[in-house]
Amino acid sequence: MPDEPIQPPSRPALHPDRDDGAGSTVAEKKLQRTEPPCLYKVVMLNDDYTPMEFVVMVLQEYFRHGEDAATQIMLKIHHEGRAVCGVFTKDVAATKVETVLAAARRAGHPLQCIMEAA
Ligand code: TYC
Repeated sequence: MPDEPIQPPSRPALHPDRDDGAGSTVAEKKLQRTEPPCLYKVVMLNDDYTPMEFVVMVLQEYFRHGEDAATQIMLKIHHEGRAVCGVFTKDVAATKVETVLAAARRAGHPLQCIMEAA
C-alpha cells in the first residue's frame, strides 16, 4: 500500500452552515455617489379673471408663503405674466400643480399653474 501524504487534522467549523469565504471572490465596491434629485419650479400664470385674493390664498395655503410674500408674488404674476411659487422635487412639484388646479377649478377660476425644470 503506497504512503498517503499526511494531512494535518482539520478543525471542525464553528458554523458549518456559513460560507468561510475560502475560494470566493471579493468584489470591490465602487464608491456610491447619490445624485441630487432633479428640481422643478412651480410657476403660476396670469389671467384676467382669477381674483387676486384667491391667488394670495393659494400661495399661502399650498406654498406656505406669508401674507406679504404671497401678495408680492401675486402682484409679480399680475404685472409680469408669471412668477415662481416654489422649487420642489419632481413628485412634489407635480402634486402642487394638481392641487392648485383642482382648487382653482372647484372655485370656478381659470388659474393656470405649470412646472418647469429648475
Ligand atoms: N390678473 C388677475 C386679476 O386682475 C389676478 C391674477 C394674479 C390672476 C395672478 C392670476 O396667477 C394670477 N384679477
